[in-house]
Amino acid sequence: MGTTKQKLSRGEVALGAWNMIPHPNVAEIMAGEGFDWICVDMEHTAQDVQTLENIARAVKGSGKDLLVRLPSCDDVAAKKALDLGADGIIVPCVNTKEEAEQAVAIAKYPPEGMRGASLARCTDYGRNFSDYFKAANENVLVVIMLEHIAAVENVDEILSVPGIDATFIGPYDLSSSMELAGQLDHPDVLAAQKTLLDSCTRHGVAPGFHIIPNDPPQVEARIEMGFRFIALGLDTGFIIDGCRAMLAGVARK
Ligand code: 3PY
Ligand code: MG
Repeated sequence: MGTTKQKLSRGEVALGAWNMIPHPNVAEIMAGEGFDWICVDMEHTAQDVQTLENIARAVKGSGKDLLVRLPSCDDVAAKKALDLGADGIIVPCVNTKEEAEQAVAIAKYPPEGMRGASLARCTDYGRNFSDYFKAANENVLVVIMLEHIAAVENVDEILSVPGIDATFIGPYDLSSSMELAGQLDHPDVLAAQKTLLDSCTRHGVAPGFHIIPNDPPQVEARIEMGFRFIALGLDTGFIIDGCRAMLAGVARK
């Protein structure tokens, strides 16, 4: 386990990297940089449980936290991600209090939730079952994505649910749900983000944001605004940016 949950509970910023490419080397390379957490995206990629298992070996070896964005708020997907060694889950598109309750329940063992017990990889194949089990509900990081205008309308009810460590704004889905897809700086989209941020502050839940473009000044600005659970870019975007930077260097000659 890394330090993400502790940092967030102390009011600090935790920075993450986003792994879409389904190969452990990619996550391993990013885990060697200064991120606090690496998220394997199982919502919008070809990542499957077998790539996740190998990525878990690569990331856990680095001491960083491994998070998984689930394909949906699904108990089976959460069980597999946590059993394979994820330190937490990021649940997409949580729009109601009931969905938030479900997101917490799928992350935790009874009585707080409905996670199934097993002798999976997370317990060192049973050799560490008791210690893992005792601390699991406390240690697991539960992040819900607020990325729809319906979540903006219901945010205070959503955040009244106990057990949510952080929220995470998906700017593309949020803008799309407002029929402003991709207009990330539209005043109405920014106003919706502000409503979400303010509610997180009122409820003492760490606010998060996915900063997708390579835009270091935006990172400073978002931290200044109060966002603390922040993903920086995408692995695919890092490759695009690297290619363009090299080609631009050649073009100048
Ligand atoms: C979005 O922008 O909708 C996202 O889910 C980013 O992770
Ligand atoms: Mg999204």
